[in-house]
Amino acid sequence: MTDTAPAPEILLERRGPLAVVILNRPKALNALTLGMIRALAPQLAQWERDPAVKAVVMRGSGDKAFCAGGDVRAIWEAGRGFQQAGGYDPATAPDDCLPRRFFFEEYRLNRQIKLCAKPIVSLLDGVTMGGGCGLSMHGSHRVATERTLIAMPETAIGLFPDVGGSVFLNACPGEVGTYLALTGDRLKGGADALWCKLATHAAPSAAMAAIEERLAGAAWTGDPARDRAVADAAIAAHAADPGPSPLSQQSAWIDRCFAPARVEDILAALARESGAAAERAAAARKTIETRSPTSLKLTLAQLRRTRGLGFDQAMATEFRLVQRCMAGHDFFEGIRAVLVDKDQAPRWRPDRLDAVTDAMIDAYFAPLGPRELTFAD
Ligand code: QUE
Repeated sequence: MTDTAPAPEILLERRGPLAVVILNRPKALNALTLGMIRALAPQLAQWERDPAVKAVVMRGSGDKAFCAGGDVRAIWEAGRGFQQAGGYDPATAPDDCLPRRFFFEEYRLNRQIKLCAKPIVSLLDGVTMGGGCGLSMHGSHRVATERTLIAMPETAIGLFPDVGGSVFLNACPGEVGTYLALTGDRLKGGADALWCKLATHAAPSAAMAAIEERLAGAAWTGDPARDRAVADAAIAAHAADPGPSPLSQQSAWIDRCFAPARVEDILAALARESGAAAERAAAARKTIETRSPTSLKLTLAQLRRTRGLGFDQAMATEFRLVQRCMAGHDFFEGIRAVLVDKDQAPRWRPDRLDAVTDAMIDAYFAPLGPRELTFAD
């Protein structure tokens, strides 16, 4: 007998009072597909209503990743169809097309996780990027390990740090969120993740199964506020001090250099650094210079303009931006260079910061009329 049924992309299981989400595309680093979003969103809603479910655990399958991001390759293929047919227009594209539906439903799921009254504990034991941050950062509990790699690397693929990056990057200390957004730098291990408030707890990778077991056997009360503390205690029983945060030692030059309102001025500030920080500032500058000029200016404008907005308004802003990215050039070139041809040599258009005007960036923020991200059922 051979088993011909394909493995499900997402496993939705029960373990006593615990609901368990397993992102199950290990060969694709558990990258999030529209099918996974469409399976998880209604199940999460049902678990929220079910008094027998007290908390949710999310984890990745395989030993490499929690979730590497969205299935941007599928969106790239769908979007290329539009390019060959004259271009993607967010105002007239079919409502059910992937470049619209994927982000619409992903951002709504991010909000559902944010609003969930029950603890959602994400075990970030490996690669956690882009859409994987969107699944985890808005939940109540995020556990980092020595194997955690957290990044928002979208400026490398002609996008911007979406899935609520406006919220969780703006909540990082000082200008560290701006640094992470523009460079796409990877945080390794629990100490930096905790310092950036991206993780709530740090524990050894070897303790992940024990944490899940303790959550399954915990003395849940059914009261949301008290159950947050129950989850805290279950995780804390296996937590370990990850030591001092290396990134926190870099905050002085990061705060100096990443404060300006223009990307050009950030690059100039990095070039002016001398002394102990000069080498790291030069490395950041080199990295930024490989990124999409449009993405860089868009990302800085995103972070500055969403500061102080509520969650829903920030997500609606991100949806405007991502729909304009689907209508542009750099996302398709970025995915080509990074995930398809893998030549790591994107030819951005425009290819210089000074050719990306304020008017071009302003146009990304224009409302989408009847095509806005909405949150009503
Ligand atoms: C920047 C990104 C992403 C990326 C690489 C970048 C991203 C993303 C993936 C990814 C990785 C593995 C997969 C997959 C997608 O890579 O957002 O489907 O199997 O999802 O440099 O932003």
